[in-house]
Amino acid sequence: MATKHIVQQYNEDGFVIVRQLISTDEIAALDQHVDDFIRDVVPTLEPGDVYFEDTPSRPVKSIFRMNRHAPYFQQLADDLRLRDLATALLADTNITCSNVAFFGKPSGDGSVVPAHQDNAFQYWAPPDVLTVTIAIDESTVDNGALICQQGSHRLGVLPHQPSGVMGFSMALVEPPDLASHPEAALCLQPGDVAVHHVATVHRSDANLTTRCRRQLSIGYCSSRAQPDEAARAEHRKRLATLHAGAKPLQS
Ligand SMILES: O=C(O)CCC(=O)C(=O)O
Repeated sequence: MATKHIVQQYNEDGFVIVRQLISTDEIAALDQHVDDFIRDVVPTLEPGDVYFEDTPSRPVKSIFRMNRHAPYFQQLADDLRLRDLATALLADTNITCSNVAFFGKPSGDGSVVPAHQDNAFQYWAPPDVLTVTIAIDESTVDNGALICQQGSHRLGVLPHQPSGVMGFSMALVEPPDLASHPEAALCLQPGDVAVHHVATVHRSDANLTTRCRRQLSIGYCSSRAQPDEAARAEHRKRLATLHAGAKPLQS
């Protein structure tokens, strides 16, 4: 159940952390399901549903729409603790899950995620949409914790440009002023949950440590939010061009 304080902090900052929402046993099960998915389903995925790090061992960088391929991930998105949290933060009793994604940031190979706002390529209006991130591993400043800019969700969608980074194709032309919108690293323990608004500016650094920083992200949207399908179709065309020039999925 989201307390008034959690809702207030989310509205003020555009992100919030809820500690230890998911138990150790549940994280162990999640870890196993992610491993199974990477072994059994990833080899069958289309470009755009999975990205690999551009390093010799090509570990998985990110996976999208996992709930379409494995019932476990839809069940997780339907978990009442997560739905109740999103319901309270979106102030809507009729929310839906828009995506279940995995962000790997593998040890040594995990690359930089450029500063961006999710709504620069999700195109929701009104932007009453958020991402719930479940920490599978500990995240710290040196293994690539998610970094959010406080209050940036109130700025609307700022100008973005192609980033040249596979899986995070758009980056802010110029991040908002750090004095007005200070950065906060969302350092999590396994089982902690972080939430960020679809317009919150966020990024993460490379993982140069020997510790993986794996996170599962679930998108929830309010019934008020409608996607701009024409803008999404244009974005998909741009992505298709990028994928056509990309390395094969499996090395
Ligand atoms: O893996 C990361 O650090 C970035 C994740 C991200 O961009 C997101 O959850 O929206």
